[in-house]
Amino acid sequence: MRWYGPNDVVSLSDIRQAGCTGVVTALHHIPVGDVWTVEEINKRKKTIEEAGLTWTVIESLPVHEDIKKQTGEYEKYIDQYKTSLRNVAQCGLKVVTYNFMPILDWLRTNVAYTLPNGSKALYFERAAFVAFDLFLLKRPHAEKDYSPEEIKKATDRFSSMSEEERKFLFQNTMLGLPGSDESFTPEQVLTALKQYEHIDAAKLKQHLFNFLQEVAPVAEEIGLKLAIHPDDPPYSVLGLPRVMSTERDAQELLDTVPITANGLCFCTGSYGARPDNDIVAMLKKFGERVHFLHLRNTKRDSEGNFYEANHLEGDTNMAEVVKEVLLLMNRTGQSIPMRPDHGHQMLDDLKKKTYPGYSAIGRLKGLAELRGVEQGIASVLDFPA
Ligand code: DNO
Repeated sequence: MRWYGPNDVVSLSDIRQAGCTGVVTALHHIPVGDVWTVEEINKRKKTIEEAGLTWTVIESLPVHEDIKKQTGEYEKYIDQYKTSLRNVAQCGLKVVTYNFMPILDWLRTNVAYTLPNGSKALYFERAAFVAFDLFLLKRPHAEKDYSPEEIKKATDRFSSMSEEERKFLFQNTMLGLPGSDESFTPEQVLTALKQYEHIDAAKLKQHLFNFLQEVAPVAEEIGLKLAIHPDDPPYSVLGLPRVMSTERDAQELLDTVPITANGLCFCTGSYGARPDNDIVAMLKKFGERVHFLHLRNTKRDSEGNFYEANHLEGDTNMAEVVKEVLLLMNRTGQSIPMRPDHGHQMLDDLKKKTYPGYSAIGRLKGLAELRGVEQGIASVLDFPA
């Protein structure tokens, strides 16, 4: 499971009781771009190991915005990234997750969408998002990015909202980065968006490849694996370019820097929010370069809305995914670290304040279901579980 560090209300002991053998985490207190020192990494590692767990996967070692834009001190930040990688390897860690989404990480319009059984899920509602962009954030020229029908739907949706609902939409969409309690302000977002005005997807992709051409050989040399997390949601938002959303994007990234260290964090939930991504086929194709797995499920509709479904429900056939992973690991003899991604807020957790998607009980349920499927399929295939 993911652990957000000492401030997480879900403790290492909770995670161990859920049946996990390790955690994935990051040094969230270190500002983006600064070097992760051996001392800080080892300090966190010791805390985790004293709780009877292991730490081999970092999620995330964030990439500084200057690197994504290739502006300012980007060369210095690439050097610092390499130093962090060397330090991480020296401490015995194996996989480094990162993403290349400009400004924002994942984005939802409602982080407490009530399901029929009373538990809560993360939800992306297209009309509400367009309404946020046009009427709350008031991004200059935003209307150019939407069709007249979409604008009409968003206008109707916005007029039907109470003040309270508008405030809730605003807060949910402006949530800060994972592991942070702070939200972005509209001014911060608008200023940051302005800096991407002249960066289209082709340019951003080039910046990503330049970054990888620098850091992936270092990772390869020191025995680390890099795992890029896909865009979430997997398409352009707020006029920003997104470059890791489709099967083609993944293929191009792997082909451009064709070394093992350059690989994927295969998030079935993020890729799965697009109907044109065939999750099982992608896993078959990219399997050997998948260094980390996020297993979760989404349920889409024709409007472009999606909510996070139970791990074994939704649009992705999770049993097929798990089977493919087992066949892959059996073929390569390598075990791929996996975590259940997100979970519903349910039972006692409904009374607690937790990071959206990261309450304990819903993730425990997801993990238990995934492990059950894994053991069942492994036993049918006659594989060691
Ligand atoms: C969301 C997560 C992402 C992920 C980063 C990786 O729940 O999957 O925030 O950690 O994108 O860099």
